[in-house]
Amino acid sequence: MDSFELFKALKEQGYIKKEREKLWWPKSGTFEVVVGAILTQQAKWEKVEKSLTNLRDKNLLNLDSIANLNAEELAQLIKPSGFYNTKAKKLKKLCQNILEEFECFENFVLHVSRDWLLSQKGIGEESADGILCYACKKEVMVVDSYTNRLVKKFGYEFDSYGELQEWLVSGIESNIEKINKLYGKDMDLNVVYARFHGKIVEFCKENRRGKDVDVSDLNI
Ligand code: EA1
Repeated sequence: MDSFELFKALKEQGYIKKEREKLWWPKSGTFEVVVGAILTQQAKWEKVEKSLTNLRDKNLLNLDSIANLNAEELAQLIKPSGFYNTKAKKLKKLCQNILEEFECFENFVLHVSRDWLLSQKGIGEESADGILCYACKKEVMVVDSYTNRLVKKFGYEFDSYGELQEWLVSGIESNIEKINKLYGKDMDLNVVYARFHGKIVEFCKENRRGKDVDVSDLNI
């Protein structure tokens, strides 16, 4: 199996759901993704949504507000998604650094690099790639623990984040013509990677058996 076969099987099973937006992650291309990427570390997405709603309700879900909010107040608002004191400090510092280095979110989107993101306290590869793919719309494939669990069921094990990412990317890159055929139009690689990760997350959440994932519905 290559990753294109996995992509195709997930697509044929109806992932991702029609009601989702084009890039799958809610409010893709906006600052909200940066906040979501930090809050979703070791937290369920449903809890993250509660924290995001708290911030949105108070008109604080923007770069300047979070950079200038006091950390204790921020912590209270993001309590639902856990580790709130740590995440509040991380998030505030990240927002301050974005303003210092890029001045505004639009410049951040245009000029940020993976290395810059990785140099920020509390941003690892998964968060960095999530921000690049869904906030900055770069051609980046996100890897997470669901992805690891899923490919393991087909006998694939990788020593690092980067190796699994490379396996996912190469199967897509060498089959882009077939992907265009599946969709009946030319697809942007950003959209393909964004949706591929979304398909994996949705499938794994719906077919979870304890810590395991049931892949019997996938005809691979
Ligand atoms: N999980 C289920 C997610 C989702 N939407 N639905 C998620 N994880 C990270 N996400 C971002 C967006």
